[in-house]
Amino acid sequence: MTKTPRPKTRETKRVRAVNKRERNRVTIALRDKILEGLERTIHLIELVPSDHLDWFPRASASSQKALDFGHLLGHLLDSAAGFCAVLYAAFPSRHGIAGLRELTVNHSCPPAEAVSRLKQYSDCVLGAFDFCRDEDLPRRIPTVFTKSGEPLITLLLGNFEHLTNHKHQLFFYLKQFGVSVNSSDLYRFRADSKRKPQT
Ligand code: NI
Repeated sequence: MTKTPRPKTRETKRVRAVNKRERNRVTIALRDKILEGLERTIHLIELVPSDHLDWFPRASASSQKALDFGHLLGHLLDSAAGFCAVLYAAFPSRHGIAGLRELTVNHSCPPAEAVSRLKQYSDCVLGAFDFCRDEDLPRRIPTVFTKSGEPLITLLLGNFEHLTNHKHQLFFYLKQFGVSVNSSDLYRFRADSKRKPQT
């Protein structure tokens, strides 16, 4: 009598996970870079003096008042919420971001609240990317500006650019305020990098 071999459940799951990673290397690299940008932003926010939320750099030649620390943090929430909005448009039934869309952004936000909210957005990005495949990246997603939509990857890179610009703005504010920061606060340097952090 022949014995039926037991299904190799754990091994099958491992092989499937490896195959999924291999087939979606661009998506995974993009996801990790976005999460890294969010992590560095959280790190910088933790350096913001919570008792100076109304401070802003005074040296600007512009007559228009710059954002103060608090409103810059509120706008960073808006930047990060953009990732969730795009991913929600791409995968509307796949993850629970509906609650996040209701939350206030662009207000004067204390650092502790901003850190907590950015962690929520990071979790949202991580969860939503689980449903994204490399073949989804060129898919056109309708936006409020373009009926025919734009490729998902273009929208995600646009959001990343927005976050990066305001992350650097926060870095500049911290420097102007007198907080000791250098490029290692702005970027995550790789372990095998020979480059030393620049100030
Ligand atoms: Ni902006």
